Amino acid sequence: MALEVYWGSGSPYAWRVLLALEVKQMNYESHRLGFTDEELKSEEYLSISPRGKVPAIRDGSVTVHESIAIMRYLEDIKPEPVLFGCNPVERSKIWCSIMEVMNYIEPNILNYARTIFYGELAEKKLLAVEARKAIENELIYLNKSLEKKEYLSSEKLSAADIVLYPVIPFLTRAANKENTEDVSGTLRSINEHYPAISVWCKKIESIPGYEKTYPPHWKD
Ligand SMILES: N[C@@H](CCC(=O)N[C@@H](CS)C(=O)NCC(=O)O)C(=O)O
Repeated sequence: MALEVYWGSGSPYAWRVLLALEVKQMNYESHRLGFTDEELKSEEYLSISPRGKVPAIRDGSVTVHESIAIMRYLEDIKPEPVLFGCNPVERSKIWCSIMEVMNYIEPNILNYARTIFYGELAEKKLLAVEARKAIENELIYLNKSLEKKEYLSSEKLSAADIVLYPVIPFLTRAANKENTEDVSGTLRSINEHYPAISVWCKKIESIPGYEKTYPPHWKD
């Protein structure tokens, strides 16, 4: 039975899973869900993803939700190419980068991009500006780290790169949707302000199959 993948267009979390599947060259049955309660909170979908969020997967009798847990599951069922490291040192570096994205960038994404996409800027502008500044600090840190090595954790592609990558176009899209100096800041142009991140993005974008993972509604 084919692996079933539930995702939503534009979700950076779902995008991680789609990218991992391409890197590992895995076949899957795709289920694109809309961001509606009918689709995400149906009894059937909640039995796969109990919080009613994307991404989630079903592999026979196994269901997994949470993007990074799914990526780790994929590594177990299809170990090559290795994304989570081959030895304790590699693994510790990869997990450190993943945890940094989760702890220092992800909480700010909620306050930044979602405020813009959900049209809540009028009430939450201060929160969005604070989040933008915190994200910029993280991007400075990541840019410095990517000046020294090819990929986030080492000289080769790893799960850490796949965890971070979708966040960058997601933030840029949010920044360009609003596009005022105080809300968008430097997030409008990663190329201009964070050149090492920009070079690294191009490496991810050259992964065979990348185009298949690009959010379809962003192409419209
Ligand atoms: N921590 C989760 C986050 C998943 C998540 O927040 N997904 C959003 C889309 S970006 C979602 O499905 N939201 C719909 C909802 O909460 O109703 C992961 O890494 O998979």
